[in-house]
Amino acid sequence: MTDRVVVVAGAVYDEGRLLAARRSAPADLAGRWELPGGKLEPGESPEQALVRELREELGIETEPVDRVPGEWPLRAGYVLQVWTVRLLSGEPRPLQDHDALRWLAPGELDAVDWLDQDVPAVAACARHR
Ligand code: DCM
Repeated sequence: MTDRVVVVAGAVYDEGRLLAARRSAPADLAGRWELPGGKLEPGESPEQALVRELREELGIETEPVDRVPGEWPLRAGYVLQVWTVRLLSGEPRPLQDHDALRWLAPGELDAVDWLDQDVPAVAACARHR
């Protein structure tokens, strides 16, 4: 079996609200919302990759808390895993890859147009809480 590329995404919570990020690129994903994150670099653990991606993309310092059960296929060879993340410091800003951010209260989780693959991931996050 060939290696799969793991994409890690963070369910960043602050005061019970979940952070959603709107992608600005690539064109086929732009305008859709996601749990922010990205691909593991060689030698990184998922937790290390997540802390790095959230720092680069949003300018925040975070602490991975636990893995949300489940795994969601992206395009061929890629798989999405999600960690619950605590916000330690910083106010998230869309520094790269995103052009808008929203904090969603528990009753607002379907208020944004999530990427197809993030829909089941967000549902799993809600169950996991
Ligand atoms: N991706 C996704 N859902 C997420 C995060 C990422 O579907 N919550 C996808 C979008 C890209 C790939 O993973 O195709 C890699 O993400 P990035 O471009 O942010 O490194």
